[in-house]
Amino acid sequence: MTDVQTTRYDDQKPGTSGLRKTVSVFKQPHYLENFVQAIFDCVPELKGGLLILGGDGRYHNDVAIQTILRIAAANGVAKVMVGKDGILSTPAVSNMIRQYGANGGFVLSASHNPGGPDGDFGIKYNVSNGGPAATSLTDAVFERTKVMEHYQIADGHVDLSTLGHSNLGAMAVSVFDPVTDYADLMETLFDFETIRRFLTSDLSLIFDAMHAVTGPYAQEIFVRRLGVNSDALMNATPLPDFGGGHPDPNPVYAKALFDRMFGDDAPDFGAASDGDGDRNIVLGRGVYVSPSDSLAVITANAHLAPAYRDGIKGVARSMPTSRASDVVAAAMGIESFETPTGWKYFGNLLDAGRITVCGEESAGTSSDHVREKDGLWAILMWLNILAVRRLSVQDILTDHWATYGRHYYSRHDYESVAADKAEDVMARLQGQLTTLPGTTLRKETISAADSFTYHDPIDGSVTENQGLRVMFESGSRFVMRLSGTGTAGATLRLYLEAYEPKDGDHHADLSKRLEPIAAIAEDLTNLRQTVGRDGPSVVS
Ligand code: VG1
Ligand code: CO
Repeated sequence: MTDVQTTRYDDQKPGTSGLRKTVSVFKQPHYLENFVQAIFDCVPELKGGLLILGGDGRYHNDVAIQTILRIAAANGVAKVMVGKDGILSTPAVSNMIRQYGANGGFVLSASHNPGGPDGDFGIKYNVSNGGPAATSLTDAVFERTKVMEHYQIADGHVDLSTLGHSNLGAMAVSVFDPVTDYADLMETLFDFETIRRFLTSDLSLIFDAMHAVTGPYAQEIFVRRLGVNSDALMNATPLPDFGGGHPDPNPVYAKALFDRMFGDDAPDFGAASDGDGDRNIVLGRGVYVSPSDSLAVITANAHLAPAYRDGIKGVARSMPTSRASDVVAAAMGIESFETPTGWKYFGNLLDAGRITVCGEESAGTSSDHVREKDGLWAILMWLNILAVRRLSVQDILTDHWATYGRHYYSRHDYESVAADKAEDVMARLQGQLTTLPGTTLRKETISAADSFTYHDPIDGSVTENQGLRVMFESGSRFVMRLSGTGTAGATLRLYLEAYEPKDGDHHADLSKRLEPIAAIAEDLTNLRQTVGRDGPSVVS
């Protein structure tokens, strides 16, 4: 074991989901080591404990895993369980931590950000409930990274290509199959027999793994266990650079899938997940399910899947997610919660048993089976619902809107804009918040406007400045916030929402329906001119 003098960095503050930087930043001397040692310093129970380790297979995963193993050994970790070839999806890590009673786990991923030598890398630390570290811990880690002087590292190397047990110094290392436990968990939650019959006789499916981590999981679950033909899987081999793609399942980056689903001879059901397997999108033939609607549909129908047969306790959504799930919760007489963006805010509610399902507009949905969002879980939930109800995706949505009303919804991302300009846009809107209520613009009267603050009902913690909200008397809303996952400049997100009650028109053109709210947002912020763009980089 060697005690090495570290290089301190002042930029190791984790964002919405872990520490995410370009590969070139992570390759700086002692950069990863400094961050990882800070975690060991802040989580003393890792000494003598069990750690789960894996990532989404992106470039630099292999190097980082060996470094973490050596630091873990030097810091007295008793045992590390690492996925074969360093592969583990984010939900699989969460499951492994819970199933094996681990003290924590690392996920090496920058999720939906592109990979490769010129792409991004990231590291997330999850705690013993299987969920992302709370802000109190990530803040402590950040403070530590700025003042620590040394890190400890052992010598050695672990062969990750073969299943089995070995040692690194005194630390036991187990290289395990990353897929089996996760696939087994899914079989306990859903009715695989009914889904298999449906998939092999009635419903055609395609799944796009985007050359990211879910390829092997999809092989095992869809092909081996559910009998789907392997040519239904697109891009199912994980590649270090995701084949040059951007593993974010939205209409821009998953264009090939969208083209198939909106083209002639589209299959009945299409789905995709992101770099680390925690996001999902669901499409029907010629229809895209807005993730906010997906959460609402799952809330209303989860009881059709075996594990949720007795009903769900409550539902939570991140603040920018549309209020569609609130309406379902109210009708069902269950609690609903509004949390800041990022999965870490759901953990307390899940641990306390206040909610069973939760989700985000950014294509994340999950339940209390793990403490992360879970892409394949959501896709299997949809398949289970479809197999029981025997309706098309479009029919499920049409029926849902007729029951609860429709929340037309769209997110406009302005990616990699100048950080100071993005700040200007936010400041401009922030400055008007107090005077906006009561104002009528383009025939829409503003009922409330604020900067979102979250009061955690379980531990009482308060999280401020989580995005600016402008609400209208019509039930429409827009939200604006800065992304916490980007690595270049700033990304501004504008979330647009318009409500149409259950007896209204649910089949209007989405962008036309949202146009007045988009125009008001532009009037109030001067967004496009300020950041120098004609329009958003991505609309999802
Ligand atoms: C984005 C999404 C957010 C999600 C986060 C991590 O964050 O908007 O909903 O939880 O990514 O997802 P931001 O701060 O860029 O808006 V993932 O799939 O990177 O783990
Ligand atoms: Co992700």
